[in-house]
Amino acid sequence: MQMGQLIDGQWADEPPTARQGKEGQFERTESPWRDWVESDPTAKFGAESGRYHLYVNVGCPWAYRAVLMRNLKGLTQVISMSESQPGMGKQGWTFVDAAGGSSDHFSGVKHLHEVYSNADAGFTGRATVPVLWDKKLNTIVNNESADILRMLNSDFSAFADNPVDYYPTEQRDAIDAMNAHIYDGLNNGVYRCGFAGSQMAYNAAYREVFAELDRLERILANQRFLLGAAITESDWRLFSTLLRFDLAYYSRFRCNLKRVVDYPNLWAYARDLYQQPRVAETVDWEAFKGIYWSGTGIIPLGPEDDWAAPHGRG
Ligand SMILES: N[C@@H](CCC(=O)N[C@@H](CS)C(=O)NCC(=O)O)C(=O)O
Repeated sequence: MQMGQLIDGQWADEPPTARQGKEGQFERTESPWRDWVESDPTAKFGAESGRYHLYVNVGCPWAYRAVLMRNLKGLTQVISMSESQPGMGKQGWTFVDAAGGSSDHFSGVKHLHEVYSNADAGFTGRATVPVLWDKKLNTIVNNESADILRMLNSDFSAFADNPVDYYPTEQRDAIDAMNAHIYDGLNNGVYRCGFAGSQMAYNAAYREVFAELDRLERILANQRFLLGAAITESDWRLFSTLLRFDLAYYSRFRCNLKRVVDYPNLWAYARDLYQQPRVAETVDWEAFKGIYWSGTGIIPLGPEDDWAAPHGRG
């Protein structure tokens, strides 16, 4: 996978900033754009229909959770979206159609990095998905999926046709704590396995991934969802990683002690979430495989897990 980045607004094929610590452990870069869309329409970034645009790669587990929340809340007509090609080109994520033109019908960019340099002509850093773009002020609002997910849930409620709140006030502390656990052990844990630069770093990350899956399996033995009987933001954050586990993390990222299908509660729970309204239509297995495998030249055919099988959890 090519991993270039922008330096002073220009694309450079090699990233000068290492993402590994002294022991070879993968260290994720913080997302630099952290403004917030507010439900108050008079705010700098006020929530409005038609004002914001999302740039995503559906295969990416971080971008995907924004795609999923947009669909769950019924915001597809409110926030427009451009999807990049699954695999990374020499200049990162691309938006190119079959005729070689731009597949981004909103701004006509061919590379995601142009979105970043359009927002800041001197930007230095990685061009990552997802990106939430403001069409009115012509800038990036935010490129951190955890924030975007929360804005889509909470700050666009005036435009959402699904009133379910996945981050209810009384559960916020519990959701934040659960999110932190899942992020370290699993969402980012699989990346710490896959991108480890030393055996020692990989070994440690591998153990943490399976310790976290074991912990979640125990929780889900006693309740339908992570925090009880209702789905919360934590469930959707976990779901994004579970969808990709058997087809990419197990094999390509060497998280190969067990698959999700080997955990009875987790696997039934994952199917339960998959079978919720508006979820299956966001699941694009070829895009999920594409982001992890297209760089190898051959896309695996399996696995053939049956996500539509009855889950028996109710
Ligand atoms: N913390 C960010 C991470 C996003 C991220 O790492 N996206 C990956 C794709 S899965 C990406 O665009 N990587 C491009 C690069 O690092 O050059 C978020 O959650 O939004």
